[in-house]
Amino acid sequence: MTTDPNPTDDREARSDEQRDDAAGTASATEDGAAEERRTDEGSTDDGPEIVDGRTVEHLITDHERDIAATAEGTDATAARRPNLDLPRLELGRRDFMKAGAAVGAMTGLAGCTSVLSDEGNGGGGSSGASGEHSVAPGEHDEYYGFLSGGHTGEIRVVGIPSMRELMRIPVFQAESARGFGHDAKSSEILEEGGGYTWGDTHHPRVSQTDNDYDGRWLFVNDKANGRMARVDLEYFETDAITNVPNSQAVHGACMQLPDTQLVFGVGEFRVPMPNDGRDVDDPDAYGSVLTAIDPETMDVEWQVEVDGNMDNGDGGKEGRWFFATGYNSEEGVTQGEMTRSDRDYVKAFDIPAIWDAVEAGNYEEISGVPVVDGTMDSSLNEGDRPVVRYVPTPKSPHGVSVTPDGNYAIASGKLDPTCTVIGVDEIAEVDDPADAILGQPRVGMGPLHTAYDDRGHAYTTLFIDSQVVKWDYEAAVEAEAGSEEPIVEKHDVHYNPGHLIASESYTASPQGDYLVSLNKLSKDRFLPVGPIHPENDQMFYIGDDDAGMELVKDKPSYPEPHDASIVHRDKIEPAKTWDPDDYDLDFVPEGEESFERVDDSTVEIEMWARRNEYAFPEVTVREGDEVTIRISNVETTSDVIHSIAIPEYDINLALAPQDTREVTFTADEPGVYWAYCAYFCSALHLEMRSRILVEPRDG
Ligand code: RUQ
Ligand code: CUA
Repeated sequence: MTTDPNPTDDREARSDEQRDDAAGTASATEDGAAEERRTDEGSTDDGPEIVDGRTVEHLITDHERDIAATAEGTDATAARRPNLDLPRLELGRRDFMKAGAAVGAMTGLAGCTSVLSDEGNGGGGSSGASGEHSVAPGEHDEYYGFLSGGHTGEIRVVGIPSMRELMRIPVFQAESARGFGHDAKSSEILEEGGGYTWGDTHHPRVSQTDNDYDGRWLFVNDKANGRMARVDLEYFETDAITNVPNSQAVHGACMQLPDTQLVFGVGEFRVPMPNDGRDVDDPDAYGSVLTAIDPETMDVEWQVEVDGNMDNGDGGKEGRWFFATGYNSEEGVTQGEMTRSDRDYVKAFDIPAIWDAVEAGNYEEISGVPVVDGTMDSSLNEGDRPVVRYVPTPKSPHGVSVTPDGNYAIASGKLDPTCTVIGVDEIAEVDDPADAILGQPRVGMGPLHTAYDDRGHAYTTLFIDSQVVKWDYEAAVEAEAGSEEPIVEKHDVHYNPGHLIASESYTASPQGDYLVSLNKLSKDRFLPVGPIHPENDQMFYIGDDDAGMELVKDKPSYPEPHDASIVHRDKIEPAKTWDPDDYDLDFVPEGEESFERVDDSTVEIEMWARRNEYAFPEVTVREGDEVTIRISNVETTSDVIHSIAIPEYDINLALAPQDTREVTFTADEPGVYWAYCAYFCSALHLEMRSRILVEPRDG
């Protein structure tokens, strides 16, 4: 929006007077003035064996038993582990942790024992270092954490290391505190974005320049309705939503790096393309696409159809490759069908090759978008420059992320206890994509997502083991496939972690100090609050390899964060007040308020708000009038926020200083409506009201 590197100075400079008249009664404008604004092998009943005689069905059953056992206070996990023939894991998980030092595979005993004690919320691990990771009242955090809000449709901003929630940014849903979906512009964004009332945000990624955060935008997916959104990080406000065609469940979200040349949405559910009633019960005709979006215009540039479902994704650091995990290479429609085969794929998209195909007209236009055929049998995959390379992995890899050095894409096994380390340079060289697999360490049960520090370590969530495993990815390349040697340490989390993120892990230069594990279950960890429990975001200090991972914070979390980006505060420059040059509406200064009856049924009101009044103490309109109110907050002092809430008309516009918002409604119910300010702005906040009189038409 604006390129001014330090815009707030200007805004503060515009403050020609401090409005300290908290007690001053507003001098209302006279009533008069108010007259004037997107199979191979066969199988047994339980599907193929995926580890030590155990099948997908076994794993799912184990997981469910664990959940039940946790509820009963017993440890079924320990009870079943000997069957797994994992030498280090013969002990119960907790015993394993205690025995770690003796096993000699881990160094973090101190940090691990802290989690076994009953110290609750960040209360000093045995290393005693957690005090260093708190933030005193009045002090600022070092990092911004941008967490997805899952099916709340929002983004949450937390300070790290305090884990204090600083703000929520509505993205795919109307929200009254910030007036999102209440004023004309945000309503239009929601409407043009498909008009749905909710979304399912999973993967927030902050834009980068030269593989480092530039603080400009945050992009996030809507898994539910197949959309991608952009949040402006100057104003911390959603400014665009793209309703992605030919796709349902846009899941992974990420960017072409190093410079955010494209934003990618990874399509998950396979559907007919277009999904307009054709082929409804012909699953072979369904497809799943990768969508490339221009970050400036948020227009869809192209899509690539692939075989199987996709899942998560991440961009290489060099601008050529994009990686997406996937499951359901069987292309089944039931869970049994989707888990029949014993392998799936990581798809490596060659972005320049895809652009070449688009430019050469080698695509089919579907729903107005060029769709390039990236399926296995596509002619575009026959030459020496295939558009998509299919790297075979064990069944159902879930998360994929590229290492900070850009050398490897690591896919987490989910239903397989390994992570697959794919060489990024090798992808372009090898004849058989399988030869690009450089390592496959056995990390534990249920690996989902992997984050990085700045010292060559990968951290992977183990959903079934309820642990985070720290491992050395170069050691994994050196080791035999299936080796546990690369494991440095494991640490329990409470419970069942999904994603995890480390500070600046998605850049070329992670900070290597904090890691947050986004745990799905929190049972018994907090005061009970009814049958729907909070989740638990646990923060670790990972900066001391000798001491090991140290759990320093538990933060109950409203359902449900799926991913996050942690950005150093120096890389974000939020505005303190609005700059009217940054929006399209005309600002209404004091003295320029107006009321205009345009015609028999149309009224336009331009007004302002300040402590403790609105430009008009009352406004009279007639039943059935279409009323447009444009209103500016004329305050120049940061944090003096007003709103205009219009009772029974379902409106609440939040007005930050120097902001202007507009709303149009039909005054279809005669009566008296006390418009008021919902932000407690001053001693006379309660008095900050305006009477809206809707006179009966025939009165
Ligand atoms: S996916 S943790 Cu989008 Cu793993 Cu949820
Ligand atoms: Cu303005 Cu309360």
